[in-house]
Amino acid sequence: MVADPTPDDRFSFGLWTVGWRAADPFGDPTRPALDPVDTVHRLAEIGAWGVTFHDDDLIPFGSDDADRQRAVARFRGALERTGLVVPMATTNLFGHPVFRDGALTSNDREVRRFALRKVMRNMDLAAELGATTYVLWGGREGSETDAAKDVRAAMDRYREGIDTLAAYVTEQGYDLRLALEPKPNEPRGDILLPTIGHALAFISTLEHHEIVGVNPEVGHEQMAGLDVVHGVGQALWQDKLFHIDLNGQRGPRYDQDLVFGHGDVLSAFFLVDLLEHEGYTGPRHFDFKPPRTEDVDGAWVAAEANMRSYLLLRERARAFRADPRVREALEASRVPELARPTLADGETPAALRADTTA
Ligand code: GLT
Ligand code: MN
Ligand code: MN
Repeated sequence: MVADPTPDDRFSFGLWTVGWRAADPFGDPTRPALDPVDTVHRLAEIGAWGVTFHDDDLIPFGSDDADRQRAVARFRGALERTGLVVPMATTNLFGHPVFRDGALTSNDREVRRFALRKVMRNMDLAAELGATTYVLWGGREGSETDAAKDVRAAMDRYREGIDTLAAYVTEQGYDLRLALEPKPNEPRGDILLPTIGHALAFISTLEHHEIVGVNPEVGHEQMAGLDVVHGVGQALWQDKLFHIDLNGQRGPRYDQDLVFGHGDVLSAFFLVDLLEHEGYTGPRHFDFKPPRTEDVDGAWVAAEANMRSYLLLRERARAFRADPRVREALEASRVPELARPTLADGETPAALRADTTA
């Protein structure tokens, strides 16, 4: 039996995950809305450490100031009672019809200005609640037809938007880092910054690149047919893995947001091995959708399954690393040899060119 999850495991869930009402493009919701306060209590009971939210998950779009304050006070009370933390927050820049052509890269300048203010307002709340990561998923930053988006101008605006938000964080003295979440498609036909690699390249062009990293999601890389372990490995190598969304996906198709470990279990194993072995200390955040066929109780069983998958895989990753037969096999495959530089200390390209021993 694997141990039960505890706050030391740093497991976190978005309000929008267990709270997903299971409406899809073809059907109506199958579950009732959850009260964020009840969600916080239930998360604490099942051994989670943190809760995350979009502005609109907590404070419905268009709420007046009194309703906003009431919602925040209730949420804060639940955090205090349970000891749950808010490691990350994000913005809904995709739900309201004004965002139909994107937010930071909408062709409509008014929408871009509104979107920046919407993010900043929720950054204030994120900082107030002690979050240290602010996620930006480019939900509708993209297009269905290449004629409708000037990609070079869109990248200029994306850079301007992210740099403006990073400057805001610095100006306000917030202890927040920004994490861009790549996704190749859905809800748009094509989304800008579709993969970890695109996002890392974009970040290197930013004025405030030091406080901007990535929030990769397992299923989003797999939707593009990519190896998420390679992508996350490169993000770690560049010190840019600021956060991670764990879930499951069965290859290139719509975004399934399955329970972590479902879909490609071998990839999930090697991802856990990478995170644990490389000493990633950030949140283990589950961005999953409980199956539409489940009722509310079933949704919570699915939530627990994410943590159990992680803990089982962590146990197996540790056993894998400790097994002398594995060490022997790695040696036989010369895996450790790759850590040795190809050139000798001080060797010049010409000296390598002249050395015919290899
Ligand atoms: C949405 C998306 C997720 C993002 C969330 C953050 S919202 O559910 O599919 O992958 O992480 O905006
Ligand atoms: Mn997803
Ligand atoms: Mn996600």
